[in-house]
Amino acid sequence: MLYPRGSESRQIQSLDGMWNFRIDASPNRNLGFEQKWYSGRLSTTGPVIPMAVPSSYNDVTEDKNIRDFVGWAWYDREFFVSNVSQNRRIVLRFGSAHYYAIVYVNGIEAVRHDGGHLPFEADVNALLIVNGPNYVTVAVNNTLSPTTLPPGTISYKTDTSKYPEGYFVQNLQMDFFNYAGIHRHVRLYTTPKTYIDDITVTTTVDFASNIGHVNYAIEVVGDQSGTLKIEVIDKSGATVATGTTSKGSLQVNNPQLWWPYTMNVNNPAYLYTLKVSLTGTDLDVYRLPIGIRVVNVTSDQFLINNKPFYCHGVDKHEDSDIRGKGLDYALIAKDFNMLKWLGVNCFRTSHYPYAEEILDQADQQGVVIIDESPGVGIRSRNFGNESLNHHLEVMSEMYRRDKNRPAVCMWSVANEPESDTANAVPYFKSVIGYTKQLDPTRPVSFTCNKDYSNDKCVQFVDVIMINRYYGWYSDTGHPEVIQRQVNTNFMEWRKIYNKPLLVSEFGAGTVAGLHRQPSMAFTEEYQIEVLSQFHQAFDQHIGKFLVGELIWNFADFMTAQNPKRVVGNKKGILTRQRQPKAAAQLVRNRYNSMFNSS
Ligand code: BDP
Repeated sequence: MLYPRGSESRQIQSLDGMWNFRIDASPNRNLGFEQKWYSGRLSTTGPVIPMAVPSSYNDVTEDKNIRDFVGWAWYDREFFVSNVSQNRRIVLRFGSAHYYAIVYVNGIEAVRHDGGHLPFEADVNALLIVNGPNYVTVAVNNTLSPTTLPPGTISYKTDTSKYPEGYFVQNLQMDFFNYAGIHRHVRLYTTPKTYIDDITVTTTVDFASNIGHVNYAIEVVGDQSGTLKIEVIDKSGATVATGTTSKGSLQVNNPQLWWPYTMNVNNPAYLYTLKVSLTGTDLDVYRLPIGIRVVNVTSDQFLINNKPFYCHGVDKHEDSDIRGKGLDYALIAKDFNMLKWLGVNCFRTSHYPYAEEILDQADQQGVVIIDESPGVGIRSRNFGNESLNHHLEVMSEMYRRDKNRPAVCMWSVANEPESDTANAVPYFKSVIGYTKQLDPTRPVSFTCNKDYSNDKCVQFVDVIMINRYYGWYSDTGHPEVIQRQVNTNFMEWRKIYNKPLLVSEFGAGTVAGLHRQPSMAFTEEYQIEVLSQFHQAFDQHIGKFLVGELIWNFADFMTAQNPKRVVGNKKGILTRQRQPKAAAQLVRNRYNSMFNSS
């Protein structure tokens, strides 16, 4: 699914802004469908409040019922389409809505989507009114079930001596707040009736002769008799390669490769433009940013353009005050500034695929991405066929969305699944095998919190990713055990597997401003001690088989209320407002000293 980009043949209209909003708080959460709230304006069937799109709805109001709501929430707004769009194909696209969404245009269902972090769209020409107002209604449901990704369960408390009628709890299998709503852009965009539907690009480099190969495949929907022109255009605007077939390989001599920004090269995150023009009865033009680079994994190295890459990075969340998981350009810009201030050259999109606008920055600024699916906290009970099929569908949607991005250098299919159970084996064999089949050009992994002795699924991955909380969830208050335990654990994994290792989580909860000498868990001093013990352990293995370290977490983030969490998870090296804790300076010094060496 191509990202909507304006061109001489394509126009984009934003439907972001203030929408009308109401939760369906009826006991079975079904009143909206029974009363067909979509068949007219939402304001005619009950009270509405203004709600920002994009945003999570949870933290925008003062109402606990909205913050903690589980069930269908309803949105609508009015819009117009200009009569010049009449002869075009008009597509309504949602960057994402969490979790299930049903979209109606002028009262008629246009599209529905299952899954909270990926885009969906529909051709809506047949539903639109050109000579007057239109309205779009969206019903969004955040209920997590054993077969959703992430999975969850609802338990009803029926003992009325203890709980009021209808009391239930949503049990999350993940450690972050289940923010809900229309999280990313809503847009209408136009294309000609015959249009470029998809472009797939992979690149290879012949280092000996210094030639880049841009392999591409283009799918056209509609009249197939048009003429294609494919151009690779460099940053100066010069065309460096051209083609005319729908599938082919273009040769770029002396290519400027896409490199992470921490490598000592001029123009590290170099992007070319692949301009595809389709001329027939009508013209369609699409410009895709591409990077020429190759990723390879050996038994002990992660190679980008044949050079060893060491990931000095962080894990992140899409999370901030007020907007929750809603897209916010100021936040994206600030996060990338802080990533660069810290010297971070890589992050994992824990624990779901992030907004395309975030990945755009990674492509443009040269930050490597480990692209993670929403498969977080999958337990044994979730390994059934329905879950598996949904997981495969999510991997294919993720691949389709992110396949052309040079920054995406590895797929992570899951975070901390119960990979030590027998039924995890066929499940992950299938999910990882399917992902590799979709994309043979990138390594595939998942993050493992099991031990070398009981895990059963690391056999399928290209890079072993392990989450380790020595000195935190075990031996709390004892950072002195960390180096020993890291070393022992690394050696045990290495005894079994000849694969590179990446520590995909380590960290310590830290309340900003809390100090103790000697240190104690939750103080700023303790976070520094834990991180630096891990760093000293890692230093003994860099250049051998250790290919990266990701700190949990870049910033504090919100979770469900829980006696282990103090208004959210506090393992950030930055606060939720992106201000540094003392450990941020330690990380900044370490990571900046690692430039060029990766
Ligand atoms: C890991 C999870 C992560 C949690 C973290 C923690 O992967 O989502 O937030 O632990 O407990 O197990 O801080």
